[in-house]
Amino acid sequence: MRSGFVSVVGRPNVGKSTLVNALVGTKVAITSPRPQTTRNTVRGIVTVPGMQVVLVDTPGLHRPRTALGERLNRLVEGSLAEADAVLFVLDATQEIGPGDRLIAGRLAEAGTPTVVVSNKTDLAGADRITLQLAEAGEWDFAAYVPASALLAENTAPILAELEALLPEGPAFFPEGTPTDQPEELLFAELVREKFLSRLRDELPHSLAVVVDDVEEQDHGVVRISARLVVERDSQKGIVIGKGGAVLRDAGAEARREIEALLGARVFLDLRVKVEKDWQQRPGMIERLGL
Ligand SMILES: Nc1nc2c(ncn2[C@@H]2O[C@H](COP(=O)(O)OP(=O)(O)OP(=O)(O)O)[C@@H](O)[C@H]2O)c(=O)[nH]1
Ligand SMILES: [Mg+2]
Repeated sequence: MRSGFVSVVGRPNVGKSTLVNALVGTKVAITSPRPQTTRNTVRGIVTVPGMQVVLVDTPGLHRPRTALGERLNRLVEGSLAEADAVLFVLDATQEIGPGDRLIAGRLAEAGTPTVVVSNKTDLAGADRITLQLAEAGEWDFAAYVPASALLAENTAPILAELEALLPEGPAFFPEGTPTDQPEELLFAELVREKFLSRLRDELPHSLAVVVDDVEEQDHGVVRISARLVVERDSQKGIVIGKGGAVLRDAGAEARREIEALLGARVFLDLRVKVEKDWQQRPGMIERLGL
């Protein structure tokens, strides 16, 4: 069989995580309309007859402004170093920009076989898609595929292209495993996702979520204790919301999704904590598990 690790890279917000979820067929990575949603390399595993692809979702590559930003870019570099192939995701609704060109240059330098995906085709006209593919074609990568990750449209050709590029090898994970992500991490990410869509401006970047404890209690209720970490006192109020509305609504939404995942009732215990300017503090980033 063919198998290997495939890094999914691109600028922030182009739909990398959505694409990983579409290819895996279940949600393993959170997504949001805010750039820099992904902060960890999340592995999503696709096992089909004759092939296992370990997709490594990565944070969007960008010009870093904080210690966290630098760490995210390093994560992407590390993932590329271990990759057998690369999915380079472009946003079909946007023109190819300096950020895309920078990434293309790095990938060409590395020489790892690369499939370019022009994503969000459901939002872009045919002309625009053709133009983007033609322009990207000058980079001379292995293959070019237009797709809509959101609608899971045209994902099969992406897997077919990867199959042609991956080496012969064993399966790394048992069939039916969608991710190697620890449960607590996925829960923390799901909680963060529900807050991201409710927060504006810089606050999404200032929010980290840590699950401290998962405990099965009497009557099969699973109690999950999580900390929402923000950088300033003023942000604490925003995360809680007027009369506790944001905390309550986002919390309820996360709880329902985790309950569906676990097939059990969940008690989600959320607390908000201020860690001053944690994004600028490498030690704190480490302690937050990032
Ligand atoms: N219409 C449409 N929207 C999409 C598609 N793919 C992703 N999106 C949306 O684009 C936004 C960003 O998607 P993500 O998957 O979080 O993007 P990302 O590249 O992982 O972003 P970062 O992790 O921040 O780098 C979300 O609102 C998605 O729903 C698509 O094919 N069509
Ligand atoms: Mg992402």
